[in-house]
Amino acid sequence: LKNNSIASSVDGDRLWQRHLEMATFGPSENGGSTRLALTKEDIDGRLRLAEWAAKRGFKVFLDGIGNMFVRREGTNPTLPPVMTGSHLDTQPQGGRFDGVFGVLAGFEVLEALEDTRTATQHPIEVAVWTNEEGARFWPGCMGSKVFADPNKLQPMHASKDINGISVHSSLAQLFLAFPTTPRRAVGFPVASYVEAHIEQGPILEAEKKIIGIVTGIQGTRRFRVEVEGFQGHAGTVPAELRKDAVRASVNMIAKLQDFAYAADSRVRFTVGRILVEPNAPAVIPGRVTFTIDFRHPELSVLNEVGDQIETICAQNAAGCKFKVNEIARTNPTDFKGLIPDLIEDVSQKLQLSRMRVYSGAGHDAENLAMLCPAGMIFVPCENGISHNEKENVEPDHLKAGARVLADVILALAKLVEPLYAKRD
Ligand code: HGY
Ligand code: MN
Ligand code: MN
Repeated sequence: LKNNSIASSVDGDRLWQRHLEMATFGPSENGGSTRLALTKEDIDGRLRLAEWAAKRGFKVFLDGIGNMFVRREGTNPTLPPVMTGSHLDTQPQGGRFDGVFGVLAGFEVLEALEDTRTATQHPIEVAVWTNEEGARFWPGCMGSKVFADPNKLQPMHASKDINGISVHSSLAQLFLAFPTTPRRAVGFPVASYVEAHIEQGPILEAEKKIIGIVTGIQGTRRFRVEVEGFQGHAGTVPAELRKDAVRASVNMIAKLQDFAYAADSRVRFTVGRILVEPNAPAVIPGRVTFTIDFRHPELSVLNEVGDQIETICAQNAAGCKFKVNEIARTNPTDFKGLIPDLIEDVSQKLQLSRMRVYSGAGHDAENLAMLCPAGMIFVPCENGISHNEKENVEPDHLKAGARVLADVILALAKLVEPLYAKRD
């Protein structure tokens, strides 16, 4: 092995072809992907990955929330695995690279190790986390959340999509598709975790850098607000007698957004879903449910702004009852020195342009960071566009990200003592 590197054995064409093949599962009409968690498309995509894994002699496992693990054995199988991976589920009319790159770059690392017959002490596993996007089932990062805290398995099993189908019954479909795949309990020791992902923002492209060394991920607070009015006839009920759940909701949302954005320019405050019942033009809406996805890099702002949501709803309820339910929250993640420094060292050795960046998007790595040394490698995406069919990347950038990932994982998986040695 030339100076502890297998980067030259990363095959960029093979990696690109696998992205194109994965994009055939749940293609959307404008060249993107709609592969929602635990749908047939998601299951079929995972089956294809399992086929690729079987051809290379890698083992595949599933856990109780449907996380899938592709394992290449280490010379010491009792050591906790060095883990990489991401997600294969997408947003509706999403892109072909969000999540997919992290899974396929991880798989490419296993293939490069296999092609060079490189033995690593630690086993290496590529994780496919269930329902990272939180589009079909809320909240997102569900699989890695449960992996980091198995007590969340039951509540997450009960989460339902807008057609009332539960995670639990959807998982049954997944397990049916993998009848002989060994099952694992949720959560096990992990030595370290490195996730490759497209930046989903404009910085790397603007700064003309290929590798993003991710320093952290902003925190999130997610709420579901239920507004209860009184259903009535659109033509007969006078204004003063109405309890119009839509009128109350739009006032609440407008005031919430004004307040949140006035608090701090880095606030991200999104109402992405509004459900109106009975959703009929000639009926005064009796019920509205809307989601809040609130994010910020500082805990104090997450607390101050998030704690005002209830009060602002009360000030704009227009005679309706309402309930604010906090569904999930993640504190800001700071990827401590070890992994980011290793990513920087490897990028330098591979003579790739690089810079440290902070992640506005959420990732499964935020949950793994609670269990072990963790970090992320970003590559640029065109105009920073993501969660959009137009999401696009340069194949060479995917190859560069996979090359860095390969040598970072090699360093983590070959060396045992220095992994925990203090950096000078
Ligand atoms: O919403 C997110 O940040 C992630 O891309 N699902
Ligand atoms: Mn993602
Ligand atoms: Mn995403």
